[in-house]
Amino acid sequence: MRRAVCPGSFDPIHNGHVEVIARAASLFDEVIVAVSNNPAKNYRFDLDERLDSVRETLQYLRGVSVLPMSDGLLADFCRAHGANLIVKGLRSSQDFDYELPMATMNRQLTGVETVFIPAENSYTHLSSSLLKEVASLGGDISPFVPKGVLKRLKRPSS
Ligand code: COD
Repeated sequence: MRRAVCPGSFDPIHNGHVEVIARAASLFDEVIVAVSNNPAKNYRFDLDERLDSVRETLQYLRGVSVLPMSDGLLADFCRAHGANLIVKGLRSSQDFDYELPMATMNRQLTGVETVFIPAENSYTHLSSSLLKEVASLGGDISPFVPKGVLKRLKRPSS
């Protein structure tokens, strides 16, 4: 059984995330999407909103579940959920340089391997922070995010 974890803040989830998660779902038996919640981070959407929109967006994918990941090590989350793989999307060599030490550390901590999936060309420029900025300045981000996210972003933030 190959159970993989796709971790992220998903603040909010966008089409680059969805594409990588869908490809992971086609490669592995089960995929757990781990929605992280780090108290030191200032999220636009709280954990419940992020869980709702990730679940709503990914409901069409078989073998994919969505769980909260509270503050703690990703390697421990993987062990606790019986996952032996972490999946990360790579947009650029900068992503690779950032991810490589974490992949090595996670393997040394618990033996969990990291698999990198190259981002789809048309989504390599997407990040949650850039999309939030463009949306807040009135730009049209509808080609890049699920419909539910677009609705949530149009609501005033609390
Ligand atoms: N196309 C494809 N994939 C993408 C794109 C894109 N356009 N954008 C992002 N991704 C992928 C990347 O793999 C990214 O890691 C993932 O989606 C999630 O993206 P974000 O922006 O939602 O998530 P981050 O970067 O805020 O999430 C960080 C983690 C939760 C993965 C990280 O903080 C973590 O591992 N935390 C656990 C603490 C820990 O164990 N620390 C020690 C590490 S050794």
